[in-house]
Amino acid sequence: MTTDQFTFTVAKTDGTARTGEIRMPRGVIRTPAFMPVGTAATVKAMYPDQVKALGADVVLGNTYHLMLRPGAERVAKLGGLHKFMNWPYPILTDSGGFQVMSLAALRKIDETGVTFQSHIDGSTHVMTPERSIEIQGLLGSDIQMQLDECVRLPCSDEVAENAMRLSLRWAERCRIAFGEQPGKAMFGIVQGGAVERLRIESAKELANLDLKGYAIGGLAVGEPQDVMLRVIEAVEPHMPKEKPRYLMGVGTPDDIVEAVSRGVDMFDCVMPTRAGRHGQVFTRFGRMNLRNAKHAEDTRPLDEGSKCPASNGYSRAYLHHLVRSNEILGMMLLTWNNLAYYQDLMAGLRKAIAEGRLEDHIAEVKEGWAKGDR
Ligand code: PRF
Repeated sequence: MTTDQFTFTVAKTDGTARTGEIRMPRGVIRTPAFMPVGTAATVKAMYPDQVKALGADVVLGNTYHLMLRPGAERVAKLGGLHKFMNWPYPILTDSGGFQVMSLAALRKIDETGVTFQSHIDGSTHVMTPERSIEIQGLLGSDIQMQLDECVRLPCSDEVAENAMRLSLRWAERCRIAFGEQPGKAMFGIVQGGAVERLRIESAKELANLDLKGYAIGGLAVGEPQDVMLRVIEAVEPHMPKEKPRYLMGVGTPDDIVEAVSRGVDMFDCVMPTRAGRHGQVFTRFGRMNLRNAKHAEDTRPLDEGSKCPASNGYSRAYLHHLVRSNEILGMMLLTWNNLAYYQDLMAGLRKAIAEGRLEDHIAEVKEGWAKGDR
């Protein structure tokens, strides 16, 4: 059932972990949720109906890429991103700040926003908080992210603090630009590097803006996992319990499991899709690289226990051959397998939380990873 409002309900908690549903006009997102990344209006190597069939309720789109090509105004003219990419379900868009900093040539950041040159044709663009929200609106995004500044770790406290304060000021400007849109949401982004004091201040100030959801940004940017988990533990108590919490750009299956047990509801990452295009697979038995010669005559499927046709229907020997030959089908099948694994992982976590046995479930999942490639 959908609604004309954007709502989040927690159905069950298990320790700090929660399972619930985000409802909005375009559909329901079951949480904890993993959002496949559809940067350029496509989840690379996947058909939209395949993505949905795996259990993905929402995909992520990127303001930065789409504003440069094909252009936000053009997408709007063509009826919006959902229609453009034939994905009628919820879409979350990242605001562009993070992608500008990692992809654009020659970028300059000041109070106004970010000025940068396109990595595609070198043209100059200005991204302000207002323009980011305008673009996300033109795309028709259901969950829009504030423009923020994400700094790489490690960094000095001063650098982390300045980026956090700028992000807070931009959150306010984004909130005003977004206004009131009942079926849609604008999320704020907690920043503050690895400094707990800054993270907590950021979370509290954002909570005062009464946004519909909150993200934790600036993690998985070069720090070890224990630092990331310590930051999540520090900010979690200061993030409103009745709002969804989204850990941006994370991560490995292990990162996800650990963050879910610490109260995170949403994730996105290029890992399953990008790794799949490079011969890496994720299964219940951990990671393996299909390029490796040891798979050349292995007749076993990736995981005979999986429902996914890519995981149970092709030999490792064949997949090895496709990967080594750079065949398109190799990328398609490995991406399919990886996204199936990620969605199954999330479904397992949701069920375990609902049944109050998350800790035991996580222990079982980790046992499987430790078994390895048998
Ligand atoms: N901010 C935004 N998008 C992001 C991040 C961030 O800090 C990250 C960090 N892992 C990934 N994507 N806007």
